[in-house]
Amino acid sequence: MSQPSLWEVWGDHSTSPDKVVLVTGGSGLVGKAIEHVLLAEEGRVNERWVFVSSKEADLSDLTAVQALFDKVKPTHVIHLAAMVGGLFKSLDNNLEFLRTNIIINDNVLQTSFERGVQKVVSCLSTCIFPDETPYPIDETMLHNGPPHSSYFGVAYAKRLVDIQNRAYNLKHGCKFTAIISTNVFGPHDNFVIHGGHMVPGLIHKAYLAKKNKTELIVWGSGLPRRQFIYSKDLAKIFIWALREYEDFEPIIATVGEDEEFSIRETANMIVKAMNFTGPVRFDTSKSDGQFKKTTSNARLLKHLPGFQFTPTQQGLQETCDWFNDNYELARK
Ligand code: NAP
Ligand code: GFB
Repeated sequence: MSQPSLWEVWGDHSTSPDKVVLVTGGSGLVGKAIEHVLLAEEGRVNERWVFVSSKEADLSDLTAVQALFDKVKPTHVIHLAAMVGGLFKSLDNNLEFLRTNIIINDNVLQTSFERGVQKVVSCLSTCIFPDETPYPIDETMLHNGPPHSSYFGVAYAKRLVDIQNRAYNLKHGCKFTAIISTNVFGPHDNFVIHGGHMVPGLIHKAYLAKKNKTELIVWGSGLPRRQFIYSKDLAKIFIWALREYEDFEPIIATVGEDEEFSIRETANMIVKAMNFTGPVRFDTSKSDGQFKKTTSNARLLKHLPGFQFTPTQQGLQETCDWFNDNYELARK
């Protein structure tokens, strides 16, 4: 989707805002949801939010990161930018996921420290937790054992952010923390079929199957289980953490354990939302990946009691409607 490399929300509101928030990865699924939620807020606060894509600065290049921070002069950072992909991209590229994300994260955190940023909220993923573990998984279990082999590269790179946050806090008192998100979906996702995530990939496949009157092929057995968070819900959690969460301990952002679905159930919800009436087949020659990574949202709800998650079927309907309406422009 056509997008400037840097854009602002409320940039014209104040010449001396209380906060200048830099959002790395602003052009992605989560970044666009944060922008959407901010624009829908009632009453403007004294903040300037600056969103950037990779076209503004390649964050794997330290000099580019330093130049970006000198240009934007952020007081706060939401750090979303990463090498991102689904199971099948990860299986072939663990080395690249490991190295690229280690470099990006180190560049952003060290530059934030050097430039006196007051708070950084980074985005981690529930794939970083140990594979062999009691359930539900909570934040205290993060370093208890190896992650699933299918995404050890991104998992270890992102686990290190938690270690870095602790180290910057102990050494310099920095308020660097992280939100650990379960699988996300929503408008502006990357709907690429090969290499992307399951939900946007299946939405795109269902679109093509409907158009071409072919079967819909779901990869794997359909038995693995996942929790999903709608991107606009995750966006609200990031905005809250940026404004109000003062600790460096990470927080898991997920729906409840009772909102976990099998891939088969999720595919059925997508079929319904896309109004696809053709045959659905499971290709069991394809990998299932991790069976499940059921996480607890108890710490999140302790801070945000009563937080209302969008029901998964409703979020999927909104996402499918967005994809149908924006097919030509969507990333795919
Ligand atoms: P996305 O839609 O693929 O967006 C990725 C963003 O990162 C884009 O804005 C991209 O910029 C930027 N980016 C990538 N490489 C960069 C680089 N070298 N320099 C600067 N920017 C770069 O991904 P997303 O789903 O929003 O992911 C956001 C965060 O959530 C990531 O940290 C991801 O690991 C985490 N997360 C995602 C999921 C999920 O299911 N999607 C689940 C858990 C956690 P361009 O647009 O210019 O390419
Ligand atoms: O979203 P996904 O690729 O990643 O989902 P993870 C993989 C699961 O969906 C496997 C099944 O069980 C696949 O067999 N699946 C069915 C499909 N059809 C499809 C399809 O068309 N495309 C894809 N991709 N899968 C992610 C990590 O793991 O977890 C991310 O890859 C991120 O990096 C996220 O951390 C939280 O859910 O296995």
